[in-house]
Amino acid sequence: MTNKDLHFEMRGDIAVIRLSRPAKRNALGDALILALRDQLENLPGEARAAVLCGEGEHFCAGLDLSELKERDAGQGLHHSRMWHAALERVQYGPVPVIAALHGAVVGGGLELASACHIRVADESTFYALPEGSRGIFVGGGGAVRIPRLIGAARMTDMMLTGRVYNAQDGERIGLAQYLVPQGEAFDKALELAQRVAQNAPLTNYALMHALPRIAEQPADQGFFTEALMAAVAQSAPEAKSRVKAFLEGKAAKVKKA
Ligand code: 1HE
Repeated sequence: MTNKDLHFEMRGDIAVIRLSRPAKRNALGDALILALRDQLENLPGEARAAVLCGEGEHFCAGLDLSELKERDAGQGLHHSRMWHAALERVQYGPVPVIAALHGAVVGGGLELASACHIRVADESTFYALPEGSRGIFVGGGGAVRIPRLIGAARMTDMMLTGRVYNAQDGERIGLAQYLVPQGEAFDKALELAQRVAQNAPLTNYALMHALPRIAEQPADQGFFTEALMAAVAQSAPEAKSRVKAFLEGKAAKVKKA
């Protein structure tokens, strides 16, 4: 499904996906959420990583509230499940997704950002979950993903009190892994995506698909899944050639930060 509010381009082997509805602060209507799902399901084969960003003053104002009007309970259930399916394509899609955040990252916008693998925020970023004051609840997977980033207590506070986190505090509590000067989130996200794209695809696959599942398993099962994934990753020809290159002094060392 194509959508005029979702812009897509390839920059080398990086897929750049841009929410492009600035007049409505990139609010996510059904058509846009489905277009995002379809875009991730149909990335060009050469894509190795993706950057997700928003056009205009804000990353995303969340759910398009103008579409909320007359939904009954059953329709509400299916609507939430549609978001789950789309954001699952972000989290468990073919390539790691780096979110470039600025301005409002609120409601469903924060749920979307939470499904990405890395979040880069600039100094204009602010985070909120206004669902609490709108008389609704999160429905895009936020109840699962956001507590895993910041803990249930902080999310509860955000929703009960309408607390807004600024960019610095957002990075401090774990909403973003990177904080950059205003206007630089996209460039930093692209730089990170290019770095991520150089990894062995199986390593990226393990990080996207095995790690979050292992993190949810009891320790005993997690250790076992880790061992299986490690064995699969290290048996790939690419792992062997990369390790060989290091042992021959041809690969980069880890440098002090
Ligand atoms: C919208 C939306 C929206 C803006 N749905 N139309 N999310 C919210 O509760 C956040 C609601 N939005 C805001 O608090 C503010 O708009 C912002 C802080 C994001 C941006 O403020 P500002 O001053 O830059 O823009 P604005 O003037 O408020 O909005 C510009 C236009 O965008 C305006 O429409 P206009 O026709 O009057 O120009 C707004 O109505 C429109 N707009 N945000 C629809 N969200 C899977 S469940 C997820 C549940 C949720 O996400 S609930 C939280 C929804």
